Amino acid sequence: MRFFKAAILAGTVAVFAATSAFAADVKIGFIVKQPEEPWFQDEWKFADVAAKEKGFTLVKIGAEDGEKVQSAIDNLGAQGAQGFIICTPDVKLGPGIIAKAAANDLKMMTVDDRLVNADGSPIEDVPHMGISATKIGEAVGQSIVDEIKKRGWDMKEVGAIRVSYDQLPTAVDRVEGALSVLKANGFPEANIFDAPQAKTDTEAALNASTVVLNKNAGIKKWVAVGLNDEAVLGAVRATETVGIAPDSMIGVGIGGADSAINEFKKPTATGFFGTVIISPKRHGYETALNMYEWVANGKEPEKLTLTAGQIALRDTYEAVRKDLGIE
Ligand code: FCA
Repeated sequence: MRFFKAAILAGTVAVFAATSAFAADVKIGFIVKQPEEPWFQDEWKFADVAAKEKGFTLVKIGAEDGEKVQSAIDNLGAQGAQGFIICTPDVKLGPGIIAKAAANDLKMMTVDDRLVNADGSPIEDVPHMGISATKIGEAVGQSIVDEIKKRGWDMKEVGAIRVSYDQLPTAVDRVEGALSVLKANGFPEANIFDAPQAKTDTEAALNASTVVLNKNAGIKKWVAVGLNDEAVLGAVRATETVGIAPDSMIGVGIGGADSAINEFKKPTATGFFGTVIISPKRHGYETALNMYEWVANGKEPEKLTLTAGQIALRDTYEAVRKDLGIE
């Protein structure tokens, strides 16, 4: 009996030792399309927390174009990584990314932007965590409608800038969600103007929005929607350059990372009225943990997880961030 107990104990010790040695061998990549964007930095930050907690190595790579994505995946393969999480610069690269991952024997999951097939349909085999884009867009639209009413504006006199990036399905769902609420509340369709951005950053949105404002110089009150805070900030900066006062602009973004926070921290309110705060903790920490569980314990992640958001304004964002555990 004593012998058996000793054997069991020894076995337990051996198993523990094997697990921790294995955790140290786990290497997971986290590839993002725009490493300079605060949202992606936050995702990395929370992925790092998971790596520390579980004792695996996290390799963070910025890949702004298809070529960089390909070499990032090869690089991870050469380094002996077992899997990666990716927010790709172009969802149409989907089949190519999957082939590259397979060639390097890497498990993969996507975050934020879901890969599509050649026909534009979502690739459902690859585990994905994204935001509930339509619902979050609707929250944007509702807060704009509420504020329009509060300010007593006549919707017929208001223009809406639709900062668009229509090659990305989640971007379409977000802006269409917002605009559907505006239209349902009587916002005239003819007053909605498309501002297609070449890239999903503030500068591209500023350029696109300036064109809209110059073409419609007769409209003096504006609202703006876009796929993220950067898009809406671009529209806000554009209104400032053409001399539209901050209280004649209602821009509501999506994100809630530093781009929005820095705007809320300004001593006086700008046209950036609010944002729907989404969770970099879920998208960074949880995806990294999911990948770790897959690599280390063979537990496959859910095929599709859609996360929620919460509207925040200048005077409520701190409380909302606290609530979401992302201070
Ligand atoms: C997309 C956007 C990012 C962020 C993310 C959740 O990737 O480009 O700004 O909103 O979805």
